[in-house]
Amino acid sequence: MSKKAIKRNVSVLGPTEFTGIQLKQPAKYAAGLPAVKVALQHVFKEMGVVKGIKSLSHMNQKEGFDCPGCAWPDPEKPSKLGEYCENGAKALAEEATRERVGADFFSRHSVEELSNWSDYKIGKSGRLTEPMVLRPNSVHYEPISWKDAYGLIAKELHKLDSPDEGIFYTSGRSSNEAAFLYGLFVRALGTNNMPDCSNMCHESSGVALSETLGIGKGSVKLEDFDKAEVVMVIGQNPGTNHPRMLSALQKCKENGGKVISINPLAEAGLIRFKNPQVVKGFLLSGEAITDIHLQVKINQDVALLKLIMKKLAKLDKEVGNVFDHEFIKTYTQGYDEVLKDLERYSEEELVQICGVEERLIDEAVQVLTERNKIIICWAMGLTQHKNGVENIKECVNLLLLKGSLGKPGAGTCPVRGHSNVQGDRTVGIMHHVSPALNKAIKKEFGFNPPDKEGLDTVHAIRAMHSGKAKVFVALGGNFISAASDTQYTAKALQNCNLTVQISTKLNRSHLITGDTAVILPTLGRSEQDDKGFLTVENSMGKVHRTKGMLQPVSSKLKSEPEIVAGIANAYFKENHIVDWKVLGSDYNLIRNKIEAVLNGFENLDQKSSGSGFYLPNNVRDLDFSKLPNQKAQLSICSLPKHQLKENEFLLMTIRSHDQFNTTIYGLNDRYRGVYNERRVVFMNEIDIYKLGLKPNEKVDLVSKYEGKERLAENFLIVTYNIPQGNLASYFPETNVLVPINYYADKSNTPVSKSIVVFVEKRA
Ligand SMILES: Nc1nc2c(c(=O)[nH]1)N[C@H]1C(S)=C(S)[C@@H](COP(=O)(O)OP(=O)(O)OC[C@H]3O[C@@H](n4cnc5c(=O)[nH]c(N)nc54)[C@H](O)[C@@H]3O)O[C@H]1N2
Ligand SMILES: Nc1nc2c(c(=O)[nH]1)N[C@H]1C(S)=C(S)[C@@H](COP(=O)(O)OP(=O)(O)OC[C@H]3O[C@@H](n4cnc5c(=O)[nH]c(N)nc54)[C@H](O)[C@@H]3O)O[C@H]1N2
Ligand SMILES: [Mo]
Repeated sequence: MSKKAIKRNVSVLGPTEFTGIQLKQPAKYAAGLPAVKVALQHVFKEMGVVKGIKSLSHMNQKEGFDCPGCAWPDPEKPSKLGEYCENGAKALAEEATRERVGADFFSRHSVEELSNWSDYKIGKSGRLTEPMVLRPNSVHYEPISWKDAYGLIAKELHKLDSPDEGIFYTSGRSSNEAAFLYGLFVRALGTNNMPDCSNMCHESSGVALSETLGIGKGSVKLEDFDKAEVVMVIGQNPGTNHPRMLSALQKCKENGGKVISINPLAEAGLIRFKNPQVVKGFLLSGEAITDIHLQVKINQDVALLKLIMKKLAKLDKEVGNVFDHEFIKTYTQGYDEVLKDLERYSEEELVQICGVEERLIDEAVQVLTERNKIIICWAMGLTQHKNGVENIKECVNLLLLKGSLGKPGAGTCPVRGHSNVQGDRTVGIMHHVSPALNKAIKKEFGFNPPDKEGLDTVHAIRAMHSGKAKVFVALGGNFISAASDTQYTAKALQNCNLTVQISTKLNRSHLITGDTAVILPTLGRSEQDDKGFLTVENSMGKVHRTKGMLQPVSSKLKSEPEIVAGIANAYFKENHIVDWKVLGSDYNLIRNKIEAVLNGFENLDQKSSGSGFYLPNNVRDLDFSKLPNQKAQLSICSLPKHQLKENEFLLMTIRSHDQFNTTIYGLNDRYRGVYNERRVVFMNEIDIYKLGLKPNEKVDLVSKYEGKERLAENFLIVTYNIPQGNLASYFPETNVLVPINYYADKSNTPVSKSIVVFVEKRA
């Protein structure tokens, strides 16, 4: 038995002081010269000029490495100027920084001290360079050999009464090969406890799309944007989070398409865009991207979409061909019920609920009436609500009524977050049981994978909190800062005997730990791996290679597949039916196994070269044979109920322009005009006045659920163009307000975009 651990005096939330706000007017356009300038500043500062330019020229090129940022696909012919955006450049700069975190760093700074640093300062400390261990009786990490680290992890896993006491998290940066091996190891261990970042992200999309269309992924390809007549961008901020998508929207417009955005905020990229890769972008004032902006209230998208469909249905009755009746008859089920459901609501009530000017809704209806090639894009503004699944089903309804699936220029486009979050899922990271996958694994490897449902993120946290799970392993990510209910999640992790982080950079999850904690430093995307290339899948289901070219930051790093195999090998003591050692050192062999176990990966080695290949997608083929009655499903969705009491607000927790999830690149949110401060809350000026507050006043945000108060203290009010009754603030500072027990129906995604809060003036 290990000695009783000391109680470490760590700060879960870190400092809450202000950093010195400066406000400017929100930007009128996204990208353009300032974006190029800021991108290069970040790269040169972190990496140096020569290395910076060399690396940028390899990013997203066919023989290069995949951008470690978002999952937006690369065009067939990448630009010679470099196929990257400001935020991709920042992601690279973070990974390739010159700063290092090794043994001497940890001997100088205890975890107690580090936990009082801001996430920004923690992240800027640099890249992890060697395996480290935090022993139960210590507040300092100390070096440990790879062998001893693997041994320690194996020993703790062997101590568990059941494999279900282990939790194996994945963040979406891992390659297909690493994720496949990890999933295989966890199943060989005997559990499906594989929560992953999609549980907090696009899980609602996965559930909704699987139930309605038979595949949990989108159906469009990049070239569909060239052909689309309408692109709807709902609950997504591409200017910041998927900047390269703006080029696709621009192309759509050049070909005569219309863009409709639905968002409580008029985000910069959606308004105007200056393409930094097209010379005229430098010269002109940028191109207007959005034709119609519908400023919906938070979480009232269902009301708005119902209203749009109701108006379309009325016109369809009058003129007959607004909906695609041939398509509806051939491919869908539930038409009559959906039309009947629309009759239950009056137009007046829906206008009032969604809060959008009816004149603009009518403009959108007219655009949709006349056009049939429609793409709907969405992200966290739809998924992270109690009714996240139904939000997306309502989008699917609209596409089905218009026959906008399975043809060029039309379809579903859930815009993914992490650069390989979709691939990780495809190759087996999931807490659900897939009988087909289990059968294939049994056939190929000769062991029986568990057939008991595992725990997703929320339920894994609850299991650790109650002591039912005792070892936590993370393949990437920053669990403490990404998950909801920060204080609760901290207790959950601190309850564990062991927490293990396979990471590139220092983050708060290395500081809020179990009794023993291990850091296993790994190679980043951009770094050379002498074992060859790896593969990833982009947001549109295309699999391709990625190969780093930079000198690794330390000779002690190992690749993710090697680390996973190292742990597995130590656990199974070299006499397992799977030869982990060989698998971990031969990526071709892993790919052979992926081919053998999963559909659509035949000849993965060859096919992944060049621009890669698309995985099978039944929606593209209009094949709904796996769904009830072999039809795509139209769904009845209800309006979400928010009975806000006086002075209660709905808060959405969003990303600033200077962060990648929990990694804080800088303190500016340039497009929204906020500089050098993250502790802000965006508020409508009438609300500010009504509460008797003033712009720039200091407030606390408080959520009260089931009698429990949660406090996020010290925020500055920023007057902003946001609907009354709605607030916006940044994550992860506000995650502390999201109650652990409040998550989306069916997908269990925390309600990070509709938290009921009070704004309280600070004494
Ligand atoms: N630079 C950068 N790129 C990223 C990331 C990053 O942090 N930084 N994160 C990556 C990841 S993992 C993800 S998942 C994606 C996230 O990409 P996004 O989903 O674009 O990210 P959020 O900042 O959460 O923005 C949500 C948007 O939805 C709007 N919104 C909020 N609530 C509602 C609502 O109820 N209805 C509607 N219609 N809109 C609403 C907000 O105003 C905001 O514009 O980006 C990926 N790319
Ligand atoms: N309130 C609120 N909470 C949210 C959200 C929100 O909108 N609001 N968004 C949610 C969403 S969409 C997501 S996806 C999650 C994100 O949750 P996570 O994926 O867990 O968080 P990240 O911040 O992306 O993880 C960053 C860390 O990953 C590690 N890392 C980076 N690259 C690599 C790599 O190549 N390999 C390995 N092994 N490690 C690497 C680094 O150590 C870095 O510190 O957060 C969720 N949480
Ligand atoms: Mo995400």
